[in-house]
Amino acid sequence: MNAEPIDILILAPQFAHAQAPRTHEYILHDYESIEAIGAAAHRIRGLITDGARGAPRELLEALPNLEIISVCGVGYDRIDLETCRRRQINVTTARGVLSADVADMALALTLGVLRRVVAADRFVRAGDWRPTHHFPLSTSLKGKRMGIVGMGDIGIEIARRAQAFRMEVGYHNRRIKEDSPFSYHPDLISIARWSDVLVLCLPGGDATRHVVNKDVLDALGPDGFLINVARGSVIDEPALISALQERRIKGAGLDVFADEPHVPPTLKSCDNVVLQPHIASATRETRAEMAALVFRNLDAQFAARPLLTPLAF
Ligand code: 8YV
Repeated sequence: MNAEPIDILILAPQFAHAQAPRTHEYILHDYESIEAIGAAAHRIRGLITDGARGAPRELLEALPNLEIISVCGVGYDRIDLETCRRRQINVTTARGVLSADVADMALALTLGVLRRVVAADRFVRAGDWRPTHHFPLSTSLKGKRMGIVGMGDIGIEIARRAQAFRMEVGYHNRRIKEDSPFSYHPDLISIARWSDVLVLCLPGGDATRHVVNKDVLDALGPDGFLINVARGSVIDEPALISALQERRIKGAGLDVFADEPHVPPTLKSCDNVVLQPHIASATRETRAEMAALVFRNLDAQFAARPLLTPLAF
């Protein structure tokens, strides 16, 4: 253990208080408000946050000696990267360790919506299953086309799983992946038109805000399904709700929403959706690995070793 303890501010207590191994001694300050940080602000050298809370400019301005932001998640859309760049604050993410779980959730939602697993569960519980009354037929995954938007670590894991379900895979990405065996679609309209199931796993932020709009939903069409394990901000949510209500798309599986944890009542009342409370990476195993990586990055920073999963920005 290093003799000098290092002050760390925690915006994501669920990760910072996990039993993760660490080589430095840290003084962990739980975040309440910028004002409440008080005299400790000058001592804070590290920040632990997550995808939902990020690191806004006002907070970074209150921490003049911050050296590193260790994000317990892969999303960095709520981190003020401009300030980080100017002040040379390092940013690390939990890249890699959560890809399998998030991909599992994408397939769970695909099965949930196409095979109507949740609706069928409700049917049994309501006592609607009777000798003369059977649950309506659902949709097979086999032979369907899955279009993946965002072919990064998570997209690759989703593609592997889709192949195991004997689906055909295509993708849209900012750049074509030369080594990818899957068909590339240069824009969202063309991948939506091609897909039976359109899966979103692209980064959030200004550049992707509302990229899935009415035109993309209409290109997906009345037999198409939309799955979102990315960020709520990438979809024009009112346009999605209208498309679901008017059956201009067949269904949706959503782990993320525009204004979490608020989910519009109109969305909850749609019978062709499966809704999850942003839990794609929320397994005991993965959350423990994420917390461990958060501290390994802090340890590396304060031992002046190379960071494990730095964000290039
Ligand atoms: C976490 C996420 O749920 O990785 C991300 O960006 O959104 C999720 O893995 C999140 O970091 C916890 O708030």
